[in-house]
Amino acid sequence: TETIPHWLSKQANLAPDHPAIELEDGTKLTFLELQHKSKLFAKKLAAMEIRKGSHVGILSTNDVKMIIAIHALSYIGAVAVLLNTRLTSEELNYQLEDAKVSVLLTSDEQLSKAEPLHAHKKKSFTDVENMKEANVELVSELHLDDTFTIIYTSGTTGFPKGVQHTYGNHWWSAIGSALNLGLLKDDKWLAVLPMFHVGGLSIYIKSAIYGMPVLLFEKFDDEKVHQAIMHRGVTMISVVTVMVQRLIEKLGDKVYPKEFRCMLLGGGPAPKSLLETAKEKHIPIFQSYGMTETSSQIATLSPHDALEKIGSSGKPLVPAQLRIIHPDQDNIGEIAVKGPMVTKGYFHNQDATKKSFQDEWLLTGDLGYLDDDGFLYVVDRRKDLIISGGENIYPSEIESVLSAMNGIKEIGIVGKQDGTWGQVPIAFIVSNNELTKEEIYQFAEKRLAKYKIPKEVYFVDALPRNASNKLVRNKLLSTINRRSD
Ligand code: S0N
Ligand code: AMP
Ligand code: MG
Ligand code: MG
Ligand code: MG
Repeated sequence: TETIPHWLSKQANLAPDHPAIELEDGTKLTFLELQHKSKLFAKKLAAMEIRKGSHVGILSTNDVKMIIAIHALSYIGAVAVLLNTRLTSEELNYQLEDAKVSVLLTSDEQLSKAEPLHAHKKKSFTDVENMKEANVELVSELHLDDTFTIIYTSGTTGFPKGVQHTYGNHWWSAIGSALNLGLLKDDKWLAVLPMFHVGGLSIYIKSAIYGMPVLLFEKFDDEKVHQAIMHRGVTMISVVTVMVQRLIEKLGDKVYPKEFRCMLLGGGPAPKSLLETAKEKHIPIFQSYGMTETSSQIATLSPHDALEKIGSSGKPLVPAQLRIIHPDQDNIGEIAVKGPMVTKGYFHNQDATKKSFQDEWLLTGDLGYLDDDGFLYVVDRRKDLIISGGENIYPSEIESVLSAMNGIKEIGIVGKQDGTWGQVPIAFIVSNNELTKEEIYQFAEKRLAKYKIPKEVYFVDALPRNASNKLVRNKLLSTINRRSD
């Protein structure tokens, strides 16, 4: 298979003294230092029997040690399975088992959360740092076809699927993005998205590939992010819609500095009114379309084009193709994509992989159309998918968990528009006794991440079903609309 020099080693050679990571407190790590720390960490991981091809779980919020751990795994050729810290232990155990994780690494704060989790070995980043390194030879070349990361994405069946990303996927994603957004000598990317999603992760991979500094924040705090954009020489940031809303409030009547040239917006739809407000305030929003399976954005709209094409997600990046399958009379059909940044498939899940691909094309399940100039408009998301603050929720997942509760006879979950989160899940329940909402919340809390817990619960006599007895979700919503009339 094709190889390239290890991307971090490359930058450690080309730009050894250039900052790679800048922390909130101003501390900086150069590319040479980042390489050194990552290699040292790799040798310590090797002392724990982590080898080429080992699957290693990582449970951490954004932390420089998490970046080091991820680079370290690449120096061994091991696979990083990135875990969402908002999930419950039941949800995490499903992913750990499905991904065949042998060792789980956590940030120091998350180690206690790891107690009920299934893995042969569990170590905090600090535990690993305190180990003695093994004398092993590290990787100097990356094989583009090898899997580097696995990130789970929720599935229509209620079971999450592990999206595999090869080095080649990440490489081409970074290259496609740079060819589109451009790359300036003074670029500095502010990283606030969680690193366990591909939108966050891709920033650190771009950093290594481009030789570009990243300003790393542990989490999104609107005041801190606002101050950083105003005063710390930030040129780019990746955000989801709810972050834009909060940042616009912070901005008030001010404008961002000239050097701030890109607010890359992804992970879900954005209301047109928000995009218009952003435009009035001269915020350089690049609306993008992408998903875990495409290793980050695969189509992007520049602010220049946004003047005429507001609401569009732009055109596919240089190494990508996009087409609409089976368009209807309004040209709307399923969005299919192809390119070297698209996953080769779901880990250990031939079925799902087969269903999602037609020849080399990934069927996204999203609906959209291309206008006469070739600009993409996404009109509806994958079947039933609810996106709350950039986190995905499939109704079937909540339904299958909650229907196991005593007293719940039938349940239907649907997304409801929400001013803060975009959409939130709400529940319609047919119960067979005096079940209270409190009891349902308590049951749900143990099993579902907070953002998946229905924000409203309605007890009903029956759920709307079609002739073949299938739940008709969009009729659930009209039940409420009728009620509020
Ligand atoms: C928006 C975020 C930051 C909100 O979290 P915040 O404010 O930190 O909340 P907490 O303080 O942790 O908790 C407060 C209460 O809020 C609840 N809560 C938190 N998040 C959510 C949520 N999403 N939905 C509903 N409720 C939420 C907490 O439970 C807590 O509740 P209480 O008070 O009751 O205890 C945070 O949600 C966040 O970081 N979201 C972003 C997630 C993300 O990264 N999504 C993108 C995933 N997609 C991709 O990565 C592919 C696309 C992509 O690559 C991309 C995406 C974006 C930009 C660029 C790209 C790219 O192409 O590069
Ligand atoms: P995830 O894999 O978690 O990033 O989720 C990706 C999904 O988010 C896509 O399949 C779409 O349903 C949705 N999405 C991403 N970008 C957009 C966009 N520009 N407009 C509407 N929906 C989007
Ligand atoms: Mg997902
Ligand atoms: Mg908060
Ligand atoms: Mg999402």
